Parts: sequence; structure tokens; C-alpha cells
Amino acid sequence: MPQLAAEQEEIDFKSEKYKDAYSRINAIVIEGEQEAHENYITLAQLLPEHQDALIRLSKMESRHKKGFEACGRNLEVVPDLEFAQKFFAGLHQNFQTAAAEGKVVTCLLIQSLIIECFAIAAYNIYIPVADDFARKITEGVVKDEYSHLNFGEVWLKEHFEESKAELEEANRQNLPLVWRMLNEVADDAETLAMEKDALVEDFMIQYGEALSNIGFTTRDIMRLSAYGLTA
Ligand code: Y39
Ligand code: FE
Ligand code: FE
Ligand code: FE
Repeated sequence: MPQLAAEQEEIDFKSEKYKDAYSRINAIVIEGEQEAHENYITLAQLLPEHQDALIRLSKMESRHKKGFEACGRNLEVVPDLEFAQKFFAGLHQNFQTAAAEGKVVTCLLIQSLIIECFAIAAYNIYIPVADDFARKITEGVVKDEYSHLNFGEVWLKEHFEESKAELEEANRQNLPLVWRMLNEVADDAETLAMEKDALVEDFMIQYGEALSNIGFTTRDIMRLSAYGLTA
């Protein structure tokens, strides 16, 4: 979504207001990449036949984390990692619980569909309004995130019939958390010139496409992707 250069020039990346918001958003992204790294290691244990692929994804996530740490340093911002851990606590707990129960379908829905779609939406909306340094980093990262989403789509498509009920339940438990997280971050995102409506729209598009690729009908997608949106 390209924006006018004039609009971009109005963003003062060095202002205290921008840096304050960035200390939380940057931390969310750093913590998200760290948790994604751990989640793919856990998934590699749950799916030993895909171990090599999943360990590759986990290593990409640590590279992403390093890239975003550099973005924070470049703006002389200290990320508020405590805030970020709280931000992810709900999804983190649900992933841990599912992993402990061996519920690989739920783990894939949380990490490879929901979190990846959240990341893709956020990075797509951020790129046109990012500082030059962060834009280059984020452009490289978002390409990887599409491949992570694709891993989840392909596996779930191949196991669609036996996964359907667990996917419905996992969606019901986790999608409302995403809407809450988006609300929680909306003001800081706005300060970074990222519009909440655009984030919601991009997430819905990515997540709806993913559900479609897995095998859900349009009717199912409408119901699943908006679940908890008004809550
Ligand atoms: O798979 C991944 O790399 C995802 C973990 C990273 C999460 C990124 C979370 C982005 C939410 C940012 C919200 C800003 C408005
Ligand atoms: Fe990542
Ligand atoms: Fe943890
Ligand atoms: Fe990822």
C-alpha cells in the first residue's frame, strides 16, 4: 500500500512521541520473533518428519529478531520487553498448553496461521511508513513470513479432514486474543502512521486466504475469520 512521499516526510522518527511508541512496538516484534523461534523448535519436536524444515524456520526467526533489534538501536530506542511479554502472554500460554498436550494442529494454527498473518499484516502496513533502515530490514523479513505461513497451510491442507474440528476450536480460543492485541497496540501503531483499520483489513485478507488454501469454504471463512471481532 504505497503512501505519498509527502505524508511520509511528516513522520519525525526522532521525536519523543515516536520513540516512546516505538519502544513498545519494536519490543512486540522482537519478543514475537523470539517466541516464533521457540515455537518452531517445539513444532520440530512435534513433527519429527519435518524437523529440518522447521529448524530452518526457527533460525530465520532469530535472524528477524536480530534485524529488529538493530532497528531499535538505529533510532536509539530501548525496547520495552516486559510490556511485550505481557502482550504475547495469552497466545504464548495457549501454545505451550497445546504443545504439552501434543496438539500439533492447534500449535500450527497459533504460530503458522494466526501469528504469521498478524506479522505479515503489520509488516506490510509498516513498510511504507518505516524509516529507511527499518524498511529494508522489514522488506526482507516479510518475504520469509510468507514462507512460514505457507508451511502451516500446506501441512493443514494435507491433514484437513482430521484437523477441521481442532482448527475450529483453536480459532475460537485464539482469534479473540488477536483482536484484543490489535486494540491494545492501536494507539502506538497510529503514532507510527500505521492505521488500525488497515491492520485489521490486511490480517483478515491474509487469514481468510490461508483458511481458503487449507480447504475451508467461503461460508466457514466468514464465520471463522471474524470470530470475536466485536468482543
Ligand atoms: O512469525 C513471526 O515472525 C512473527 C512473530 C512475529 C510477530 C510479529 C508481531 C507483529 C505484531 C505487531 C503489531 C504492530 C501493530
Ligand atoms: Fe519472523
Ligand atoms: Fe516462555
Ligand atoms: Fe515467522
